[in-house]
Amino acid sequence: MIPLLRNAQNYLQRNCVRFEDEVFTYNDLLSRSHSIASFLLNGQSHLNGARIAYLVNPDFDYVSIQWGIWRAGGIAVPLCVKHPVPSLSYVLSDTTASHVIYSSDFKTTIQELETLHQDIPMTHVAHLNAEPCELPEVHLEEDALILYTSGTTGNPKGVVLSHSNLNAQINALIEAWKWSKNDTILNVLPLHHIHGIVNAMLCPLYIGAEVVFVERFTPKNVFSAFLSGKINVFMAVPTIYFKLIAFYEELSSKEQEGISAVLKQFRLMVSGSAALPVSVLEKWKKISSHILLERYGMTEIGMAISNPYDGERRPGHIGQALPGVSVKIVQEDGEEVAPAAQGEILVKGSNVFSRYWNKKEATAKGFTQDGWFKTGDMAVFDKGYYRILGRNSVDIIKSGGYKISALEIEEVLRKYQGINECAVVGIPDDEWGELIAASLIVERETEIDLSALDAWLRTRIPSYKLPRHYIFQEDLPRNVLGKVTKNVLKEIIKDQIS
Ligand code: MLC
Ligand code: AMP
Repeated sequence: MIPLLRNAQNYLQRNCVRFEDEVFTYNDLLSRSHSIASFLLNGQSHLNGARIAYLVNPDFDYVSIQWGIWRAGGIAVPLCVKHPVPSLSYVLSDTTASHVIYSSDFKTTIQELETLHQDIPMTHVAHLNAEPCELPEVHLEEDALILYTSGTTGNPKGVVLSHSNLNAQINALIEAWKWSKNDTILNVLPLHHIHGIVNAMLCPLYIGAEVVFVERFTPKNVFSAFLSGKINVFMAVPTIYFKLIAFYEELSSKEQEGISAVLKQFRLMVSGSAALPVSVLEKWKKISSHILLERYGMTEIGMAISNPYDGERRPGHIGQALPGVSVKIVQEDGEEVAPAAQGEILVKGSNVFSRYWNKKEATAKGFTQDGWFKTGDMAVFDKGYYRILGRNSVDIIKSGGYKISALEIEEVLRKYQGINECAVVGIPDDEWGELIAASLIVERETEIDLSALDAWLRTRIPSYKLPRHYIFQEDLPRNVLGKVTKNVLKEIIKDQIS
């Protein structure tokens, strides 16, 4: 049996998930996921890697469904609760999902998906009941999860992670960050990405700790959960810390003192998924008395590099390779760089995924001949700590911790009537890390109503992928979407909006 599930049997009476006033034990989780697995099996002995997608909010149902799929031998495909129908439909087609599970909040979305995918059964979570049957033996080498990530090609790619990958990723963090069964983490991250799933959910569940979910992320919800006094671990993207700081700064000094006193008692606070500005680290230190532990990871590899739990957490740096993870920095010809020289981060280890779903060519391109995964991130190893310098593709944007492909947005924009050509770039932004900006070449500028364009885009792409600035241009960057041109474009847009 996979260790995550086996361990849970040792914590039966402990709390595993809390959502508002509802608390569930590991015993509840094992029994609910057994029932879900039995429903999904429906008389078969093993799902043999069938892809089961689910559209549910972060709560006990979410965890039970994920574990139910795994216990039946299926591959879990979590859907983003904020995605519009075309994005969800793409994932269902790409994974050839055999079943969709949903909860009440998504009935309307599901109705639309049902008309597009009449061959896929879609079941409300409340109807997932079946008499518990004998469950198959699930092995570490079996595929567990497909997560979608944007790249330098148009559509997002499905990253296939095995139970063995997840197990390695979890164990590295348990050891490095000293997870204990007495921890309680507040998880406000989206649960279709590695950060929210592995770091902030599976690590605590592996060790017998408790995960607290709230209905949705707002600074108010986060601070009230903190004030409950139970939480001692928190993990988030830099944008979330930025938003918490802004909210805190508006509170009365009495309220601020109350929050700061609670935060001081925390065991661990982590930032990652995007570069943590030193200004955010400094402000959060004043508020919480904690130096945020910054770490670096990626959907394809889980976490690879982390500042130390004990020892110096160096601002502006991501730390050292995690236990069991090999990291090196190479120059363009693949040779390792001289000490302190810059190059691309390559990663190897049992944490690293095996393939993109149904994308042999992209998988082959992602690895070197001798099996190192090419992250596309540029870094230096500087006085014992890795430091990220940026990405080697101008077409990858990180906004609010989400990885976004400029090319994907361009493809959608080009379908809008009146737009002849366009180029999308990320502009540096204190709150979001980068803000998406688009340059448009249009037939007649006066005929493009930007709010109508925005409304049109919202039905096609998730809101975090929407351009927040537009400029109109005569010809640049028509047909020239190279790095140099896009970097020039960034400067032009920055000038125009400043
Ligand atoms: C949302 N908004 C944005 C935006 N996203 N504006 C600019 N840029 C963006 N990127 C706007 C919306 O359009 C809306 O405005 C308003 O903000 C509120 O939208 P929301 O969706 O309710 O936002 P909110 O819930 O506040 O989201 C902010 C956030 C979210 C930071 C909580 O982006 C988030 O959860 N990010 C985490 C992503 C993550 O987990 N990444 C990890 C990937 S794994 P309007 O006007 O439209 O109403 C990975 C590997 C690793 O990276 O190392 O971890
Ligand atoms: P994703 O594909 O969504 O998993 O995003 C992974 C990318 O996030 C990495 O390739 C990095 O570009 C970025 N990233 C993650 N952590 C950090 C960090 N601490 N600093 C800078 N970039 C980061």
